Amino acid sequence: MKKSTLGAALVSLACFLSAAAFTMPPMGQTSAKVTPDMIQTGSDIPADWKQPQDNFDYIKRDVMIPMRDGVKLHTVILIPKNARELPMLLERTPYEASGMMPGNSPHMADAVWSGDKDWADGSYILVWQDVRGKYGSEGNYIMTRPPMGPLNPTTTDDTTDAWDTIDWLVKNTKESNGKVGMIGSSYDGWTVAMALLHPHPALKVAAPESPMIDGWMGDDWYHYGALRQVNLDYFSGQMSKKGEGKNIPRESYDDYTNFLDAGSAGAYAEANGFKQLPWWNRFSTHPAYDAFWQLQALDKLLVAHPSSVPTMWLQGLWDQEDIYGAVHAWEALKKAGHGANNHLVIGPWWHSQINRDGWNMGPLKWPGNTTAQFRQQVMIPWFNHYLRGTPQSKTLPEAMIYNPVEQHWDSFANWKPASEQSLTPLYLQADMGLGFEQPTDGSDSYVSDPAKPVPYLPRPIPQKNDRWRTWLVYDQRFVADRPDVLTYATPVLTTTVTVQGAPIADIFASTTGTDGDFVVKLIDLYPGTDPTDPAMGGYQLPVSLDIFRGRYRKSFSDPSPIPANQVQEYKFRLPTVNYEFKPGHRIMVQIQSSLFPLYDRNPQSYVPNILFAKPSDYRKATVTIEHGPNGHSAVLLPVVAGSTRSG
Ligand code: PG9
Repeated sequence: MKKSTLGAALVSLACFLSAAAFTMPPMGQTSAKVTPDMIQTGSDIPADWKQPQDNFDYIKRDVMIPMRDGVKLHTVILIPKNARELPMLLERTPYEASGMMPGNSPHMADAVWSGDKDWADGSYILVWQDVRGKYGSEGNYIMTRPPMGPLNPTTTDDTTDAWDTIDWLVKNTKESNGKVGMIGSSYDGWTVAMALLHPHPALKVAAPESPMIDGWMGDDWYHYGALRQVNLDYFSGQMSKKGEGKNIPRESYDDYTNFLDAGSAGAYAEANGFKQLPWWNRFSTHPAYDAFWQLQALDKLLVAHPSSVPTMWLQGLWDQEDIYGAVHAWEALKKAGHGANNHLVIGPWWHSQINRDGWNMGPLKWPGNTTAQFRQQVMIPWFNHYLRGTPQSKTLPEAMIYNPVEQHWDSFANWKPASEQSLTPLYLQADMGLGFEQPTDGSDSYVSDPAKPVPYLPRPIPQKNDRWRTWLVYDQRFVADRPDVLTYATPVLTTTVTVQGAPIADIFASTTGTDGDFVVKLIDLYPGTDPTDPAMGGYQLPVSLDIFRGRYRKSFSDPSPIPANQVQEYKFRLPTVNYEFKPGHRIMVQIQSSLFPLYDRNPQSYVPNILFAKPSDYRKATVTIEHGPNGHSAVLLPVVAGSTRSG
């Protein structure tokens, strides 16, 4: 259409529309009568809406429970209708008590979140509480508030808050039998552990699930001094708001790029406003294991204040967030003579998976729903015993650890703490070999370049998603052939090698730098083909892995530069396993100097605080791993001849 013709058409359309507007009857003018009840000039939202609940099978109470210092904590209590003499299950959380019942349902089991469904069958009163200063609770929030003492000069902590809450609950919940159990995972597991430091007499049983016990040594914040920088999101999420804060905004989809471009973790955090967060200012000025960390390490505190509450310390074999806590708390208590009321449970799970379905762990598929089975067949009956007096059909063993190869639970009457286990060295050998015979000499070198750190997952690595949950079982073939990853393997096994306990990495190495990280991975190398599950052919399955920051090789509290080009020993414990390397498989060990961006990069030149290393501090280093005679690098394996299985 020509321009002039189009203009004419538009003009006549406009004339038609305006004529039509004038000829249409004004809105609202009809012959029907308007009565006052048709008109609303106020709000259609009532001031106090109440959902009728006659058909509900539970009653919900929202209460503010006063603590000893007058601060009131928001608590949600869910009581099965017509309840009498029921025990109470308490969870204290920084993640919003009200959010624990996401389902809009008149039925308790449908209303509560997945972790509580099995408890919501009418036989428990469920109680969730916002910790001090978060969501609906009054007071100040302090990240994993240290217990009263040198780091907390006030008169309250999460031990007293749990005590005061339980005291109030037993006095004010007439439907209860006066007995309380505590449960919760991760941060909520930490609140359970805190309650155990001085438990209220009504607290009869407890299950800290994947609890954060020592944030520096091996749980959320650091592993042996290497910073888990992807958790910086957690800082802004938890502490930029009383409710739910946001993650750090990203420039790129790939966190590998985001963290590399930022330089140091401190530069990244402070460019994103972290100086406003008091926790960051305490955190970032205590990179070593000084009094700040030592005095809040819960395994030590639990031993100093042991309780007689029957306690199930529970975690996952591949717990990607708090793999250290439960097992170390349990070991410390057992070593101090408190084994009788403390039990260890390690399932084939990722972090907090106990509260969700447990059919598989990444590509590893189990014969059933391991989490539901455990909750229904072990955990709830055990709680019922202490809270309702139900006889136990089977007593809980000292330790129950899943065997992911044989795919069953093993029960142990005497599971040894790591310091008491007997170890068999699996030596690094010539030609990238691995074996139980000590080599005489040899070494292997690689160049570790902080400009090209080894990724912990194939790139792109977006913010935490489903891959985060299962990264600890990710097939390591994606890095095995990198020139900065040393990959050693045994010949094909002809007999089963069973390992039960905590492997120890014992690496003798020199570096041209003055600092450096060591990552050691114990891997099950699957046969090249697997007729039952073809995708597992040649799979490199991490069985146990961890990272160690070299400056702490002599002392966690007093770091020291690594003397360049001198062989040093780096000895550190890997996560606990109950594993069988089968005939046809090979045992593999990989060594590398970064695991990025999960862990911050070591600049490889010694600086006082790695969090604030300058761009010029990051330098390439040649790392040499010794086979002998200057040190026989090995992974020390807790090999057992037969099975210690007792039933
Ligand atoms: N792993 C998380 C956490 C625990 C304790 C402190 C900070 C973070 C969690 O899942 O709660």
